[in-house]
Amino acid sequence: MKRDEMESLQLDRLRNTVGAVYKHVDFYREKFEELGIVPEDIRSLDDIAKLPFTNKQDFRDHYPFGLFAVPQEEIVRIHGSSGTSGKPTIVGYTSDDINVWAEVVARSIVAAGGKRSDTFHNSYGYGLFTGGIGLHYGAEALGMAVVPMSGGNTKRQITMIEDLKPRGIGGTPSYMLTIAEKMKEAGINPRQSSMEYGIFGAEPWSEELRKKIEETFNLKAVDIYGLSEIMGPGVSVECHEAQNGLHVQEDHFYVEVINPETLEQVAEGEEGELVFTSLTKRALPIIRYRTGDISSITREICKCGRTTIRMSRVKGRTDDMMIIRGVNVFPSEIERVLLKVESLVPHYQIHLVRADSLDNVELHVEIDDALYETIAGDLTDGRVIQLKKEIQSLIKSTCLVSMEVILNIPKTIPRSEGKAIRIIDFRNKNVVGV
Ligand code: DLL
Repeated sequence: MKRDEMESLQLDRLRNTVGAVYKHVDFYREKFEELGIVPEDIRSLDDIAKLPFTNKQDFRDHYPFGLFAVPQEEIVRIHGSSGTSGKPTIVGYTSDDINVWAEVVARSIVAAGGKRSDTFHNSYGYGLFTGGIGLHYGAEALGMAVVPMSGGNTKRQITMIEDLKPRGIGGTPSYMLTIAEKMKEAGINPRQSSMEYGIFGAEPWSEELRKKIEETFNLKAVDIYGLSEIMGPGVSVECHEAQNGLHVQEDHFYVEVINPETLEQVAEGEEGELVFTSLTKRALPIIRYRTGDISSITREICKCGRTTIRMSRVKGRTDDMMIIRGVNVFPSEIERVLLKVESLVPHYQIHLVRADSLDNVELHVEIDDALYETIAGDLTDGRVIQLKKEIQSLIKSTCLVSMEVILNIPKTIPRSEGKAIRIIDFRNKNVVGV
């Protein structure tokens, strides 16, 4: 679609959405009144900047159904987001919403290289989490044969991959590493599997991890993004042709990038916090949702021919950003370093600890079986000390901070079956970054 056509469609849909929330959602009407605006003030897409933001706390304050815009009898589905503490965020869908969602996921699968005739192995968790059922409905809408595996029970997943020979797979990137490891343990070469493409997301991952997964399984890996508050998976996706930025499904979701401090929109290409407005959702229309996810956008046309805005891969969430002696670091930046180091497996965990009343960061990594055998299990071996120094200096030169690196013996870092837990805060024993 040409830009001007897309923008005129977006404006119509935005005005409808704004009218609906003003009429049906007390929370928004009160916010509009506080700001002294009425729906008729939205005359151009730029006027979106006049509208109030919505954030996670607003969902909590109106838990569970306070932000819904339709009566309960129109709701056909409830989902929730994996909260790190307390109650999950509850979201709802009408049957029209479910159809739109299936369509954006179906488009995403096609963008990833999927076809109607494929068998699709779905390792995203089924349940309140939107990943499993979201991908499922999209794959079915496309006419694929979906294998609804959900997460976990890795041995059985492998049997199904071996026997049903899917062409496509979906799951979190960290769970793919777990599947690869278990395949190798069972004497199966992941490169010989039938899978030709994978649709991975639900957590931040790096370009280096993409390469690792592509090499390990001999498939094409694309990034899919989404969040329950806005819909679920399928808000944006990479195309297999370019694998260079995620195409935002702009006819359903309006994207902005803001400076989280000033709340002003930043220039195209500049990094900031992603903000989404739903344009067609009926059960739970959302205005300017602050995602906490850090990315940037470009209007440059992609080589695949799609004309939508693309967002860069999400670097991380503002909640997961560590400020170490004044320097901002995201786990994904640490991951990029670790994946370049030989003799390490691609599993890691960051521990925030307090020693002598100072905050410290411990980076837990794990050596591979080959090195473990070479050193005969002796972690005081010179080669291990040398490896530790090498990692510490790479982290220092890349992330500009010093970290205590702790090398562990094989199979000690917990393996992911869904969203990986990258940071554990031992200072107050909270797990963050789920
Ligand atoms: O994770 C939806 C989803 C399912 C997306 C399956 C992709 C695949 P929530 O549980 O609500 O929904 O978590 C949303 O996860 O705000 C991001 O912080 C993070 N996230 C999702 N996709 C990506 C991605 C689903 N591709 C939160 N890259 C979002 C980085 C992602 N982070």
